[in-house]
Amino acid sequence: PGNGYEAWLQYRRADRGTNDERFTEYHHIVASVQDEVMRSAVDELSDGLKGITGRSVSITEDAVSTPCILLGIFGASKAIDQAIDADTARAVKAEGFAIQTDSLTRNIAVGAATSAGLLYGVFHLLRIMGAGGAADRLSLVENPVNPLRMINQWDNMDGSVERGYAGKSIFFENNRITGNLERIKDYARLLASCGINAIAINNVNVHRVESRLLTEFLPEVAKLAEIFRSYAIKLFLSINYASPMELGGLPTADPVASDVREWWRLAASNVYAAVPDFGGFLVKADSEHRPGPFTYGRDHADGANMLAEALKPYGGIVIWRCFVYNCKQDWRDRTTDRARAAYDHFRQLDGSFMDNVILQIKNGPIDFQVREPVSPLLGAMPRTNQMIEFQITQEYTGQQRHVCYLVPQWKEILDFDTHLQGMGTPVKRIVDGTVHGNPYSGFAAVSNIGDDTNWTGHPLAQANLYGYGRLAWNPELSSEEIAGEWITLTYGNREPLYGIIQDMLMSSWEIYESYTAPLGVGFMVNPDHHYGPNVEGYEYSPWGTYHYADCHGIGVDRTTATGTGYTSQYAGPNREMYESPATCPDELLLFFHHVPYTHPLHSGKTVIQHIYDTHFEGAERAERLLAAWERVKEHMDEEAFRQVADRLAEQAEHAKEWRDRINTYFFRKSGIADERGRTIY
Ligand code: GCW
Repeated sequence: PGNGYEAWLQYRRADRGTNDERFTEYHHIVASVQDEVMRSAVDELSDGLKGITGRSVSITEDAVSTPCILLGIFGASKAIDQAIDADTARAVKAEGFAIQTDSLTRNIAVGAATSAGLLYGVFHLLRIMGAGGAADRLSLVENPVNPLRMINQWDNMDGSVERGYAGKSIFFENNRITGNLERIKDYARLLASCGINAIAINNVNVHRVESRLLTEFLPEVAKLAEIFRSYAIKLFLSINYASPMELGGLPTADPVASDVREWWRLAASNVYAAVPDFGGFLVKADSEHRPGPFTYGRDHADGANMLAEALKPYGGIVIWRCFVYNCKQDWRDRTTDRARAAYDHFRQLDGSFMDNVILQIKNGPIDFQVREPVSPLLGAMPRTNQMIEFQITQEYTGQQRHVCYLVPQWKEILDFDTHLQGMGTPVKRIVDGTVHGNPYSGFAAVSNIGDDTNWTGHPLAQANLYGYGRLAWNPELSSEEIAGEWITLTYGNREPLYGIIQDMLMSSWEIYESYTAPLGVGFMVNPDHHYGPNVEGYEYSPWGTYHYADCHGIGVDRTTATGTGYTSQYAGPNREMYESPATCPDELLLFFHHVPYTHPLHSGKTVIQHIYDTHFEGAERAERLLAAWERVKEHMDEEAFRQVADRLAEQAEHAKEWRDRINTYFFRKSGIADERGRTIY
């Protein structure tokens, strides 16, 4: 306890809530276990109940005493069919569940159409009980909003994790798959408990060794798949597009070459022989030096469809990433705009992808910055499956040394109205598949875990993993609600602890933005590792991530009238909103416009004064986070306290470095003094 390993699955009795004395009477589970997922559900419920009620738990196939907790599949369990009426049962979809308390017997019935649904129902019940909810008055139905709720690991087989900030890989070491399957199982539990149903276990940058996951490592891959299977999580592999050459010794990876197609058909058949319910392939092609169909003069549909055809007979899918842009741009060239790239490459291919291909699109047009507009490609291909990609790992948001609760950022993105089918076409309705009626759709996100005992390095970063899963299940949940659940399950819900931590989480993104990324400017970071301030770190680089600050002004003109034309990728009302500085929201002004430092914002401040103010305030607020945390000290475990306190101390110091570097840079460029005469160097 206190070291963070159990994360939000500690199963302690809630500090406050509506549980009455009779709460501990729930120590009897009735279930007849049919498969491994149900086995997990029963085990989890039994462990969970034991922890929460402090009593031992019995499991039987028939009800022998009341009150008990009944688990079962509709149509297969008499007890469940009696406890949950047919109308309610009909409202439960494949992965959903119903929970119903009988007011007389106080029996709690958890019913589902599948074992996966049952597992989610059990975790939901435990969440309610763990939060002190009234378990004896339940009547609810839940169905996941998004079909795919996926995690992408960026783990390499040498044990490193690309953009990982919490130690080494839990999956691989020394170019082999781990033997520590207990840890994998605990990860599967964490993921399933917040609704995740798919995982790609290796980095999208697939190097030599990882290519062989498809071949010689298949027996070990099968072992991992077995663990995830028992938590209803499908396993995917990231593949190397040039595998037919690297592994098969073919002279080409051209998607129309018949021996290449044959190679992939055989590869797919071998994978399915080892893992019958294998999810499919995740592909990064023609992106940041990775091989792809462009080499052969083919397009991305040719590339994706070749793989889709190989997977089709087994029900597998291809998840094809749209993070395709020129990473060898000349910084002198003002006509190339990286923000345009995904849309320019893919939009024209709408309708040419097979129906088991999904395009995975990063939430913004550049790259997981603190602040970006929504990618205009989302929803712009009505005849193509799409899913959104978020980044839980905090590459550009403080690398798990700074606290940055990302759920509010994701909510803003999901709620953004694309206007693609008139008003009321938000991103969340596109990615859940309802707007265009897609067979496949959903969420993917890059994980933030490693082999650190507490999984995420910064304990508060656990809230992002938890929150991602909860949001993928139901994007209508509020950021506060999700934070509240996580705090309660992790630290308890006594005051003032609960309120203090909730305030910290809820303000953390805004605080981080305020001292690192003013008005939509990104990439003012050190090259390569991306940690810490460096205003010109990427200004004269080939990566296409510039802010063009000079002595007069700053920002990128992406307008259609005078700039790169990026604004034209948005639907009418959004295009107009972004096209004019008069209507462009302040927080994105410099993403869309190049303006003088004296340009007045909607807030009434000038651009330069905004930069100074937010940086001074941001650093102060970062310091206050540490002070706030000091106030929870007496209410929590010492080790748990210290883990966060150490990181917050580093954040407070580092925020000052950000403040001074950025303020000094812009003061020297602009020559304009701070109105309030604060120290700038
Ligand atoms: O943001 C960039 C990262 C790369 C990453 C790439 C991608 C896996 O800096 O490390 O590579 O995005 O998403 O493919």
